[in-house]
Amino acid sequence: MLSSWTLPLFLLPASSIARDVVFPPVSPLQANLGGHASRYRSPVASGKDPLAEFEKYSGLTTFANLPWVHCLSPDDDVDKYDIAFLGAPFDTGTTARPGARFGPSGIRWGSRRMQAAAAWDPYTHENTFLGWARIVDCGDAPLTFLDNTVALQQLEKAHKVVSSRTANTTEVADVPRIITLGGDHTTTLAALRSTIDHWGPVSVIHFDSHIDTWDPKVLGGGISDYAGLNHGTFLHIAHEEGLILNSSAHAGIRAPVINKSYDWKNDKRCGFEIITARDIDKIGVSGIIDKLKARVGDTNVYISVDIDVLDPAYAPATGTAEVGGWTTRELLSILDGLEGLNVIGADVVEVAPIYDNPGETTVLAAGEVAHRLMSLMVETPVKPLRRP
Ligand SMILES: *[C@@H]1O[C@H](CO)[C@@H](O)[C@H](O)[C@H]1NC(C)=O
Ligand SMILES: *[C@@H]1O[C@H](CO)[C@@H](O)[C@H](O)[C@H]1NC(C)=O
Ligand SMILES: *[C@@H]1O[C@H](CO)[C@@H](O)[C@H](O)[C@H]1NC(C)=O
Ligand SMILES: [Mn+2]
Repeated sequence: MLSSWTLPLFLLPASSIARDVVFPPVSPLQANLGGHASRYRSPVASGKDPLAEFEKYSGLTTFANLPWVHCLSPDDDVDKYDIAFLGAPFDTGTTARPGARFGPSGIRWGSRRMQAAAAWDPYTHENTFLGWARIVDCGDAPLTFLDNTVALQQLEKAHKVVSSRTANTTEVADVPRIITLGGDHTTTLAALRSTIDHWGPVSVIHFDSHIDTWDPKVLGGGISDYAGLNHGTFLHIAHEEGLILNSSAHAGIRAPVINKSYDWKNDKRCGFEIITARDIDKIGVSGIIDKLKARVGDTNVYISVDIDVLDPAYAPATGTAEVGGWTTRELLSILDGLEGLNVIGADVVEVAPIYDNPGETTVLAAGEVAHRLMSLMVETPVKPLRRP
């Protein structure tokens, strides 16, 4: 039989030409994805056949090319982990531009050049991907997009399932910690309703341009109870539910409030101290780090980063952008400066990729923020109050 290559190509249907092209064996199917270590090894460094080894950009897009684990499986028997990324595709609690339901995939996309095999930090000379912790991506929680109440219950349950599995490295930390990829800021409430189970009430370090402690009677609650739980009121509700400590702090505040006689007072009552965006001009990055550390002391800390803490020049793709914010470098330096705090949970929220630019400014920033939050967790293991 004649090989098709011996025939003039124009005599062949296009499909048979495509079929005859033999690609080299670079498919992830042939790569060794079995173990954590093999996935982390650079094909060049391992001396193995580079054509048959895992590389970034291959397979499905997980955060920083981490292994995917089906953390929400009904089975007890899933791969163990110590730190888990969990997506929260929810954006119906927003008061302006929607789109953060696509934040989790946007942030993963922004992190796709990160790879454990090549992540030695130029500032710390550490590679936190290769520390004691097994770090995985659990994918996104299944959330209905039609009912906020149900979606937040689903998210809370997902947090409880993911954080209730036995950690991999129990001699270091018993309870897995979660970094949520939001989602609008309402999703933080579901996380805090779960962290209290293992860690008790926590100090929240809240990076944001808005206070997000609005009383529902000021923001949304005048319409209905349902509308009163949104991305501007969740910290008020977290306080009312006893989930947070009065040693909490906002950082990067610059948006106006609605009721001048009530909102600031209520914010304080909810347990917050305010560091404004312009404080950085007076006290610098190190002054802000010192204030935050002094405020939370040795309590357990949840760090929530609303990407709108950055100036829209650095993060245009968000729901309620406010000019006059911090640069990406300033935020990363402040986060790194929080090393040593007992960080028991964290999130990056309000990333709405549809408003990003072709340079992907926002998702790149959000990916690096999530990486820095992960590093804080690796640097400081924390023992839970209650085990799973
Ligand atoms: C899980 O923990 C065990 C024992 O602590 C350790 O030997 C192993 O390397 C860890 N697994 C991963 C994938 O890190
Ligand atoms: C927080 O509350 C405790 C007890 O309720 C009180 O002793 C403490 O002074 C308060 N701290 C702050 C920073 O308001
Ligand atoms: C602001 O809050 C105060 C105290 O709750 C209330 O009396 C007042 O009516 C509010 N003002 C507006 C404009 O909502
Ligand atoms: Mn917010």
